[in-house]
Amino acid sequence: MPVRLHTCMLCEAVCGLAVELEGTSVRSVRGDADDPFSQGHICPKAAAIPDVQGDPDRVLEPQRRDGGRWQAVSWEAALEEAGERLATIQRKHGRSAVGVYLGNPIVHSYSALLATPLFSRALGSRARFSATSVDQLPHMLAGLEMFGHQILLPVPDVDRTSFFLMLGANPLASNGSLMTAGGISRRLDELRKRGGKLIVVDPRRTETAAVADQHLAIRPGTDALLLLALLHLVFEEGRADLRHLAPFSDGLQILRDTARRFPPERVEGRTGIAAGEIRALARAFSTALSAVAYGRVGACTQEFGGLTAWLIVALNAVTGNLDREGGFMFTTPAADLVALAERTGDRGHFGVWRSRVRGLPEFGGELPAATLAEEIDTPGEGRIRALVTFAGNPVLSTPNGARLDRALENLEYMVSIDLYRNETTRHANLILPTSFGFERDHYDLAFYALAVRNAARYVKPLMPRPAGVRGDFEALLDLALSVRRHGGGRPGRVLGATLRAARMLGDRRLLDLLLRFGPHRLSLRKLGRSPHGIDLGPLRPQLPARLSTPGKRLQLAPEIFLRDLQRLEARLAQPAQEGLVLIGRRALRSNNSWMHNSLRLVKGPPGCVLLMHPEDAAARGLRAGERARVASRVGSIEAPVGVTEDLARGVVSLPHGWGHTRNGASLGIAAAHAGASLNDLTDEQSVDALSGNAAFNGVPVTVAKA
Ligand SMILES: Nc1nc2c(c(=O)[nH]1)N[C@H]1C(S)=C(S)[C@@H](COP(=O)(O)OP(=O)(O)OC[C@H]3O[C@@H](n4cnc5c(=O)[nH]c(N)nc54)[C@H](O)[C@@H]3O)O[C@H]1N2
Ligand SMILES: Nc1nc2c(c(=O)[nH]1)N[C@H]1C(S)=C(S)[C@@H](COP(=O)(O)OP(=O)(O)OC[C@H]3O[C@@H](n4cnc5c(=O)[nH]c(N)nc54)[C@H](O)[C@@H]3O)O[C@H]1N2
Ligand code: SF4
Ligand SMILES: [Mo]
Repeated sequence: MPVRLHTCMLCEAVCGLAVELEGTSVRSVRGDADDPFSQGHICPKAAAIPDVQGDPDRVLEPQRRDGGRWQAVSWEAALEEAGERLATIQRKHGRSAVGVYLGNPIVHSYSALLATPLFSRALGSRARFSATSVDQLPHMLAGLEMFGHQILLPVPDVDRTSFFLMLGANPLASNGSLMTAGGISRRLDELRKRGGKLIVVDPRRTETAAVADQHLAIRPGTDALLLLALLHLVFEEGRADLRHLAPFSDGLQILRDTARRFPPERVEGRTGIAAGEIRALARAFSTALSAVAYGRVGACTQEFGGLTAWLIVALNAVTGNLDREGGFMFTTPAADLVALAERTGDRGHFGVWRSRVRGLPEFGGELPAATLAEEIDTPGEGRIRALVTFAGNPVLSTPNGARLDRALENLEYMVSIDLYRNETTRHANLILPTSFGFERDHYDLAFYALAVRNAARYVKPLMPRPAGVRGDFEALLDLALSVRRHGGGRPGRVLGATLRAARMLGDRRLLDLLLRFGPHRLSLRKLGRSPHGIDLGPLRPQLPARLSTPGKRLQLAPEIFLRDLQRLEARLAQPAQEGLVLIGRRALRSNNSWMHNSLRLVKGPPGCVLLMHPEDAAARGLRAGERARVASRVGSIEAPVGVTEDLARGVVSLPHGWGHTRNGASLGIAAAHAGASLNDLTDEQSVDALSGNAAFNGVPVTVAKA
């Protein structure tokens, strides 16, 4: 049976796959042992790629909703209708009356990634939202302020570091994020085998914390305080040393003066980490041969996400570990979007305008997803009246999804480009279906730029796509062209010509150009000669050249963060919160909200379980397996309880992406394993006030027997 090569597009690990085919059906999916980057690593989700492709619930031709009934329509009719309706609304109420929400899988499809900037330009709406503001926005803000570029993000040099300090990440479940590293558990094993240390800071003793040298159970939302205390000690003990960064860094003295205000004794009560432990950690970090501090979803989807993201870079920098082997390093990807954006002058921006209802800042031209519902359901000039969603499920993924769910009912028109009729797209008037998985080619445009070694791999489609679907690139550009044909979108001949030229050229050719002009001068043809992928070597120091700041200076203490410290101080002055707080989690066999329709992934014990400490459970008369009612300011849900000492007292945890109970979605298997939605509890009013990012973690809740 022929074995063909592909690449997994489900998470950031970019695993090389060896796919056994029988005709056009997939017999097995294995890790490609000859992929120099992922070295055969794979997780259970890859086997579910064919489940999605062949899912009887998958949308395989455009669907039009007529009240509660769905009917297949041709692409031509669908695009004609969508273009006409969206254009009419834009002409009548302004371009920003049509909103856009871009979901996470876009970053896993170069085709989608290349189309979205063109689409956004063509539509010309300021009502743009994406999964960025429920995820990594704080890291991007730190990148913009400190390095001058919103997508210039350092990654931990996991393969060479001697000391890995990990905050709010659980790569043994997530397979790593903003750290593309296929086979992360092997890499963490190797770290320990060469005598290195792994320290995990997380309110839950996660799968990763369980294999670490030390687990520090921090109170949710207090990472910035811990980091300030670590900086305090690094300065106090005279261990600050910028090394090669010194000649081009600004703000060291300000950072020193700031950290002076946060001795460990001041933060121990609030963080739940004893001053002595903070001292030991600071010493170990600053005296290690090399060290890296790294934070992910738990560190940035919280009330002080922006500060935390800044302080992580700052700690690496002042200990001389930024841009250094074994530290926090920049990549040199074969297709370099940072360089492209640099050439077009688009390094990003922040707070240039604000949202209509709550005055939240834009970031890179997008408004926080936490403000989407109110921008739809608050009447008045500038209200969003129509919405385009692309590869997103904000009803389950954004804070107070229930409010958004209701708001979507009030739209005049909605188009969704998606594989499924799910909790969000069920509200659409039209669903435009796209290709997926092995039906398309793959080059990981986003994640090789975040990989712990420079690497590249291009794979061709393994089978034709179903007749009724289009590629992401084509679907999006065809929609943009139709809106403009009907007199909507941003006007301009040049723009029109650009769109048509891009559509004609196609995504593949554009990718090829990016590779040819990239730092390794590759091309699809060259990559075609190495179907298992190419190793482009370890990460190399590259500052100050890689910086995009004026004068190529590294900004250690940007103004916006210094100002936000007042908010942190004010919070510290208030009495600590009483009662339970809720945090999120991920599981290896689940992928955000959209893979619960694969039986192989959802069978077995239920995934959507409320984890709590035995004392917290006992105090509420709850035993393992019993159902609890969890309530927050915005709503309440029911879930079975899991009792475990892995959680700190006072903290409960629930995974997101569940709650497949809404009528009108068409997800048979997911509905039979529905669970409840964490985001029916998270609060859209609770954001990191600096960045506007959703503060999913640390939601005050009550828990009682259901
Ligand atoms: N299997 C699987 N893999 C995935 C995904 C998935 O859904 N399933 N999703 C993908 C996506 S979109 C992303 S962005 C990545 C995310 O990748 P990770 O960030 O590694 O994922 P999480 O497992 O959410 O880890 C977040 C951790 O933060 C902890 N935490 C919560 N609050 C706080 C806090 O205030 N402080 C600290 N220090 N920790 C806190 C949580 O307990 C949790 O263990 O994973 C990707 N990979
Ligand atoms: N409480 C809480 N909420 C969270 C998080 C958390 O940790 N806690 N994590 C947040 C994070 S990190 C993220 S990234 C977001 C994700 O939030 P979203 O991106 O809004 O949601 P997903 O669940 O990824 O849904 C992806 C959608 O894209 C569709 N899709 C998949 N592949 C393709 C494709 O190739 N083409 C097209 N056209 N469609 C496709 C799927 O059918 C699905 O409808 O969730 C966030 N929500
Ligand atoms: S770790 Fe991520 S990329 Fe690798 S097989 Fe699993 S889902 Fe796919
Ligand atoms: Mo994410």
